[in-house]
Amino acid sequence: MSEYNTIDVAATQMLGKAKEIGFLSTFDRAKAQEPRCTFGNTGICCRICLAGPCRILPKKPGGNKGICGARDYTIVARNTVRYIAGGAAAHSDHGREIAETFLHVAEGKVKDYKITDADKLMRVAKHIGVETEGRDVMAIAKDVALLALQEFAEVDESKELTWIAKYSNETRNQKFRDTGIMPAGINLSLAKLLHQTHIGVDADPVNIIFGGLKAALSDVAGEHLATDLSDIMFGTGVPVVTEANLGAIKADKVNIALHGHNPLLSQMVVNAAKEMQEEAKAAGAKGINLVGICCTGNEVLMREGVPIATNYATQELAIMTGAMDAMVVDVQCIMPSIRTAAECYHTKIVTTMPIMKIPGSYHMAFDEMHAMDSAKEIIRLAIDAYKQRDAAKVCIPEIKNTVVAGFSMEAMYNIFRKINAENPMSVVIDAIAAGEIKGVAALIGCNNLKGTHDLNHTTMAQELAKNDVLLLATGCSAQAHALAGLMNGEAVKKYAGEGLKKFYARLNAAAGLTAELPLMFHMGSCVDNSRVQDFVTAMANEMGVDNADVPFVVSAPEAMSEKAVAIGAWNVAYGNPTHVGVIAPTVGSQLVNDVVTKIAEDVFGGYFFWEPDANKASAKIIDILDERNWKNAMRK
Ligand code: CUV
Repeated sequence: MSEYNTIDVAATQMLGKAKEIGFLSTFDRAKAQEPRCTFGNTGICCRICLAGPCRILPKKPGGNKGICGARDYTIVARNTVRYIAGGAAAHSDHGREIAETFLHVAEGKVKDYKITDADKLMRVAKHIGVETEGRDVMAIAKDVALLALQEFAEVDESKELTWIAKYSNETRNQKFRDTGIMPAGINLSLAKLLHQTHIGVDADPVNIIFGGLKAALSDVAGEHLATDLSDIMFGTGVPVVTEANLGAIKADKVNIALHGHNPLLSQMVVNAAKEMQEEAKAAGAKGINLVGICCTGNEVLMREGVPIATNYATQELAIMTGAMDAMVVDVQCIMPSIRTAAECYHTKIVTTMPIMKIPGSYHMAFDEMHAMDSAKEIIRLAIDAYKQRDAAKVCIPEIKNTVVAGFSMEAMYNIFRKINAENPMSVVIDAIAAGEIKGVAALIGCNNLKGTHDLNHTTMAQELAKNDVLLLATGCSAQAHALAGLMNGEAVKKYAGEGLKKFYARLNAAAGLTAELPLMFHMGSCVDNSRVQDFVTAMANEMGVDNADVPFVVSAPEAMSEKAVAIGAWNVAYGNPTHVGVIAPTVGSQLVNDVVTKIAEDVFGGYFFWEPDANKASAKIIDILDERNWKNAMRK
């Protein structure tokens, strides 16, 4: 283990470099925050009104409630669901931006975006009930776009979100209706939740949690339409071979990191870079080298094979290589400290969105009407920066690993269909029934330096694979596996159990790809957790059971962001056992903690469990899969 709080060898080298030059990174700042305030850490600090902050102080007369009389359970429940509101707002706003651009494509108003995957447009249109027969593609696209935008605008509470009702199976939809959490409109459920948790509104923790679940379902609707419309505009992922880790940064090229979330920007930079290689050469470089960080990195990895540089916790370290000419960011998960890191080098930080600026960095407003021009301007700034690069400061760790990624649901079905053309998902279900694999686990979510960077992600991948669990991955978790060399065929040989190896042998023989399939299927960014849920729903449908009976578990081994809380919450509502590798700030109220970790199972079949130890968490996941398989066998 490194002397720093990471398992990543390249990150360790760069943290040494940071120490040498006196740069205090997020690793230092995480240490500086210890010990944490117990009130905040357990969720019993209420900051919702200006009379606060109020803490629960059971030993003082009158101290066991907030000034307004709110009990611990009200405070904890409110705090928890406000995370969901924040996360759902972020995901959904990303989805809305994509939908708006998509509408403009359909109306012929933007020149730089187009419909790339018309087959997916047809599939989505049919699925959500848009007439396709004999109609013009652009007219269909316009109806899909308007329906997507209506998901945000709907205020009629008798309606149901299309991207929930049409993509979930009937048993789940009925569950959502019965529990009153089926959302009508995305904006409506988020505004309602903020209202519900205002001072002096809802004091009932269970009611608050149900409001939170409604917002969480709005989150997945926003994610799903973001995934669908991005695929239609930019293409649906197919298997690609690329590489990951800081060694993907090239000393002889103009390096640009694409960091953030929204493919509207990153994809356009990819397109522009293809046209501008000569300009980079004229500046003395061998060309332009793009690398990805966080989820926008996953977007361009899936569609374009752009290599991964780092994930969330190590984003500053990409700058420490001294060879990063520009870091282009849009929204979400961008540390403002990248600007401070850049001050030690020639690196230009470019913010691009009206709601995301960092003092001292360049702001180049990205405008969809002139998207290509904006992207080219950004690249020119990077080329200029390259000219100022100090070769003496360049120090790129020679570490990179082969990555096989690009597994959209469609890409996975293409492989499964080669084994069973009629029922592709039966390939997975039959392997479970035969005892070859135990089930499926999705490793998702962020980094959190409350633990060791990437330790939980990679330990769980190895433990679960050893126990014949088929793995899916998204977000920074997927990047952790890629950085560590787990996302390739070699890792299957090294870590998979005998059953999983047999399963892979069949898949590899059928797939006929040039590269062997990787130890986990990278399904994309955080919004692409919608793909993961489609996978589980397809499993349920193939098995003829409710989602809550599917041998599937989701795990966020190093969860951090509000978005991760939203994703966890809808997973619970969908019936999925949901592991979180940090202790959640629900433990300050026994009641709320019991509701989300125990009672939730009685209602939804899904529930949370907190377990910071990756080995224990893996053992628990295996138990859950065994139990679900046993119950399914008993039912027959
Ligand atoms: Ni959206 S949300 S740290 S980049 S996964 Fe990475 Fe993924 Fe969490 Fe953020």
